[in-house]
Amino acid sequence: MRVSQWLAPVGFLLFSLFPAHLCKICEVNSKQKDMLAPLINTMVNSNELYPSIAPQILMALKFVKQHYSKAETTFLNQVKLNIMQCDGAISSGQFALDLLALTAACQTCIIKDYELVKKLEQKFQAEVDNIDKHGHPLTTYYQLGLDVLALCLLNGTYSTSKIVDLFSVEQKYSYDNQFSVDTGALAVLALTCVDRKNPGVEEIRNITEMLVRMILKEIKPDGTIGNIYSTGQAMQALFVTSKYYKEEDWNCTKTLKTVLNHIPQAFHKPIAASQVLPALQGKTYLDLTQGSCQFNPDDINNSNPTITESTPQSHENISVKYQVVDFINKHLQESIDISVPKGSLFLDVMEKAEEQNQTAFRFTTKSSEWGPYVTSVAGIEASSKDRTYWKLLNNGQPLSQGVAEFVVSEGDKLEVRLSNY
Ligand code: B12
Ligand SMILES: *[C@@H]1O[C@H](CO)[C@@H](O)[C@H](O)[C@H]1NC(C)=O
Ligand SMILES: *[C@@H]1O[C@H](CO)[C@@H](O)[C@H](O)[C@H]1NC(C)=O
Ligand SMILES: *[C@@H]1O[C@H](CO)[C@@H](O)[C@H](O)[C@H]1NC(C)=O
Ligand SMILES: *[C@@H]1O[C@H](CO)[C@@H](O)[C@H](O)[C@H]1NC(C)=O
Ligand SMILES: *[C@@H]1O[C@H](CO)[C@@H](O)[C@H](O)[C@H]1NC(C)=O
Ligand SMILES: *[C@@H]1O[C@H](CO)[C@@H](O)[C@H](O)[C@H]1NC(C)=O
Repeated sequence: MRVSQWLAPVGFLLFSLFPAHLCKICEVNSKQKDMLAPLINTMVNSNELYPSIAPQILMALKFVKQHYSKAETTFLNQVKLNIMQCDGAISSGQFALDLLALTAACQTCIIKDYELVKKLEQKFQAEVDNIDKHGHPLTTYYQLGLDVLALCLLNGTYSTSKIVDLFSVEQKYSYDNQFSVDTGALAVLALTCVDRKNPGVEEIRNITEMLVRMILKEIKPDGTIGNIYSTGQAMQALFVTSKYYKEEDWNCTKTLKTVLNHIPQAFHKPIAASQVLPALQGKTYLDLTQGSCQFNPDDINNSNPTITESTPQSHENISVKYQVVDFINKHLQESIDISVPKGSLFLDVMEKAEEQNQTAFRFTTKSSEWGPYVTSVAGIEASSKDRTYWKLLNNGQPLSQGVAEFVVSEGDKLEVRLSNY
């Protein structure tokens, strides 16, 4: 008899023990399940070596029934490498992701043997100290969310009142005055974990409630929450907090449908696929420590699926405006009209502008799991010390994609603007 047949009644029993109102979850039905294949393929075939990809893929694969042994071993080795780098330079959020991934991959012995939870506590403390001294964390509140989530799930020690202080002010969830749904959602997951382990702290619930309200406000008519890349994490947050909102406040089915319609175009990057997949299966990061570490041998899949790629080509040209703005360091505003083939990227426009005037439009990028990240324009470097970044905009609206992903259209008014975060 197969294991799953034994588990089924137990699963049913567990399910019926929890009142339905605690969780509002919608997930893909059996007909929609095939639509997830491109996401899984993208992840399993990823051969990008940026440190934050491996843990997030392992976390996502935890919720996939099939086991991709070869790929999982590769990612696990990468996570181990991340952790064993002893220069201490690894960011707290990255470290938290690595621990969550080890947990997902059932490697809890490593966590115990190397006292990794204690190391995370120290990294978290360094963030807190930096906030006390300079008013902002070493990294960002998104990473603080990851830290608290991992500390909570892995039974680390933390002070609940400190967490109330840390997560209380709305301002913290914004970059450049715009609410970051991803950051809010991570905080909700972290706070929900803390509340479940240590119930009855009213402030924790109040902050959670405030964040849920802010997330609900970001629901767009098509069901997207924030933008398409934050929607998966926002869904996770709303799954575990349904006691804070009314049935009619969120149409989960609609959100799910919209996200599915964006596969694979929007989620062709492994990192994006890994962040959206758990929610589509009705799972959240709070489930990472649940579930069995034994699996059915029938579910092992050693084959590596293949990817298909296509790039649209066109001979037609379009014209766009491109401008560089820095009102932080100096009073700089340069603009230029650029003509590029239809289907070109923001990056192509920047390169064309640079060709025409080095002084005004030269730029540098750094590669990352999300693609190239713009680090300097016109010789002006963004700096994590000053907490500045080169923000990308089109027609005055911030973009939800990087320069190598955003496809420009006729008449676009593209802009890079030095901003604070
Ligand atoms: C914090 C954050 C930022 C901070 C990073 C500050 C810092 N030094 O830590 C700031 C505010 C600078 C930022 C900028 C941008 N971001 Co941002 N960011 C995030 C966020 C909320 C968390 C990232 C994180 O800490 N991860 C955890 C750590 C452990 O991993 P990490 O690898 O060290 O993280 C690094 C990268 O994520 C990188 N990074 C952050 N954002 C982006 C965006 C792009 C395009 C690239 C290439 C790299 C990059 O900075 C992090 C620190 O070094 C994510 C949300 C998410 N779902 O991941 C969005 C997110 C990654 N950002 C996004 C976007 C769109 C941008 C911008 C393009 C926004 C804009 N209109 O200008 C710019 C980048 C512009 C440029 N110069 O190229 C999107 C990416 C979607 C996509 N398909 O590419 C996300 C998913 C948010 C969203 N839902 O829209 N971001
Ligand atoms: C954390 O503690 C709970 C309750 O004591 C226990 O059930 C769980 O296994 C622990 N988790 C980890 C990762 O140690
Ligand atoms: C929590 O919110 C309720 C209702 O908004 C308020 O009455 C209460 O004082 C808050 N509690 C704390 C501890 O902030
Ligand atoms: C939710 O959205 C779905 C899909 O768009 C729609 O068919 C359904 O009627 C909506 N439900 C409610 C209660 O509005
Ligand atoms: C293994 O994965 C590949 C690619 O996803 C798929 O085509 C194949 O059917 C899978 N094999 C089994 C036994 O499920
Ligand atoms: C588009 O621009 C390229 C180079 O800028 C030029 O060679 C080509 O003739 C243009 N195509 C059209 C259709 O105008
Ligand atoms: C390039 O831009 C700089 C700075 O705006 C300007 O002074 C210079 O005249 C421009 N050069 C050309 C060749 O247009």
